[in-house]
Amino acid sequence: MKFIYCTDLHYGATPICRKDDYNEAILNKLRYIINYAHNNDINTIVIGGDLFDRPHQNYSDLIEIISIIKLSGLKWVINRGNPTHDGVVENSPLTLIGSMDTNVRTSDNCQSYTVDDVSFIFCPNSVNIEEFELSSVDKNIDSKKYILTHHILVKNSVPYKHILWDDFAEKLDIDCTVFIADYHPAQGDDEITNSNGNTIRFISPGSVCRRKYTKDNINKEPMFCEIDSEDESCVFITIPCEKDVWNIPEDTNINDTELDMSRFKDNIDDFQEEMNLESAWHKFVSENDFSEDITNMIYSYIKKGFKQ
Ligand SMILES: [Mn+2]
Repeated sequence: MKFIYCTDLHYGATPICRKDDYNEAILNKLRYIINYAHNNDINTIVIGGDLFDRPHQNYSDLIEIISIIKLSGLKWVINRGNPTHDGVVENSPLTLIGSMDTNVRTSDNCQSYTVDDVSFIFCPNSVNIEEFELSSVDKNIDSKKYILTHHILVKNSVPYKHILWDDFAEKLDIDCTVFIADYHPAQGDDEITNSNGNTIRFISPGSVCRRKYTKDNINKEPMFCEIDSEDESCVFITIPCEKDVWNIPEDTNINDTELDMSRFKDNIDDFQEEMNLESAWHKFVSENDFSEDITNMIYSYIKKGFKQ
């Protein structure tokens, strides 16, 4: 079976950093994805979560996206993202879409959804990823398994709550593919062999939307994936998008969304191994211009432990 995977459209926002019609830009991207599906004999679109940017949507915005989904003639499989964006099952636009159209299957109240030779296993934000495990039913169905996550699953550490691919792969005891969502830069397509000998593939196209004036968003080219479960191919397709859409803030400090945490860890290790007051003073002296008298006086104080 062929299908499209994309994530984090964050529709229904009014970001002040954008000077164009942000919602129309999202709908255009969605139209592009739908046209691509029609032209390539694909009838299913899978969304990793955060289709919406907030649970309370403007009525006219909501009607536009509902009609695009309804009139697409496609099957939609939609994972629920963060409660602050996609809301909760009791009351949200996603609940409305899931209840009014039989062509839409959401992750609400179900663990997985099998169609043709493919099983989509839901791991929405409401599931504690630390406790996630595949059900025996899902494991035993003879199908290709795709896990839809909406947590920060990363190859390398980042400075906020996350789980590493290596750690998540250890929770799984069958060969499967994990789709990565959430508002994070694309991480590509990679495989890990876990200690059980299973091959776990991770696919991360990054968010479709560009809602923040951050380094990775400014010139970002949004992508979706075309997946074929039969030959296990995954092709990343770039979605054409508007240029020159940013209101440049006066504060020109642009936030990084990803820091190099492994380098930071190396620095801490160096510090723990090498740093003492004497070497700190040595470093300080080498970077500043002190007289030899003062330099040596402080050395002598350090050696005495600052005792009089
Ligand atoms: Mn998200």
